[in-house]
Amino acid sequence: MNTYKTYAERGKNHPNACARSLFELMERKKSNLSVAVDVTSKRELLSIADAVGPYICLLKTHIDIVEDFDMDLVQQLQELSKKHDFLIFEDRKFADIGNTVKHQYANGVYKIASWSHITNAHTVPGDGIIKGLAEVGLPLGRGLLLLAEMSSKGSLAKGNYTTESVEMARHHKDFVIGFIAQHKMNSYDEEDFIVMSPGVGLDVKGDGLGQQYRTPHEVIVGSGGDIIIVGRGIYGNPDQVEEQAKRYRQAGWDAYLERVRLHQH
Ligand code: S5P
Repeated sequence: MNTYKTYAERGKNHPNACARSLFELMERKKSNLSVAVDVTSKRELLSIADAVGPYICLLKTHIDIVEDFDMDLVQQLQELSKKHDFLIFEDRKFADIGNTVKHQYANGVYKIASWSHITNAHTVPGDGIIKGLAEVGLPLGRGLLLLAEMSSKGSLAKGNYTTESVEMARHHKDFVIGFIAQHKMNSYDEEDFIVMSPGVGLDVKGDGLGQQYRTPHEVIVGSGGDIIIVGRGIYGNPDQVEEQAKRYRQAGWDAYLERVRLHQH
């Protein structure tokens, strides 16, 4: 089984440049926290990104829910990413044939590939989706995550679907850096996929629309996830954004340190 190496060790050896810089950044900032900023105005998105910036490794966006989107928003996000040293992950969840997703990734209103370091895709169409996205993303040094499991109740991404998704990733290691999943997906020492786990909350267990929450400890120590993705737990109360970001960052990092201790040899 792949041992639980430190992020620094994994960064040193990773074949993909995007994954390498993410691991290095995580170690440098001592953060395995990604904040999911699902808000609908440019002003809110920028203000939350600026507030949580110092505590996160990755800012996750749903750019298509922003009512007053423009390219200036993207430029300001890029500036914040430099100022606070985090990467940007547009959670686009591509799900179409290779030729279509290629355009959705490069063109249209959002031009996602031009500013988002990482994006993700469902595996339901087969690996043409990875090939299409790679045509655009690889030359730009981008990384792709595959959705191997979901956090929501009744998800069909399980069993064979999950296993086959991991197989798909193995055939595209140049571009696929890991998974959105609820558990560690690696089997072998020689492969290293990053696992990012959404559905993380310290105070509530669900949201009434199918979301299910686990604690950072359950995700990182119990299930081998690498990055916790936290949305409403952090930005839910506008007066506590920074405080909650600090709290989740600490909980995520403490869990990681515990995992490293448990697996020392
Ligand atoms: O399985 C998943 C995959 C994703 S990317 N479950 C999820 O909840 N997500 C995303 O994580 C979702 O789109 C949202 O942006 C975030 C969770 O937000 P929260 O407010 O429930 O923490």
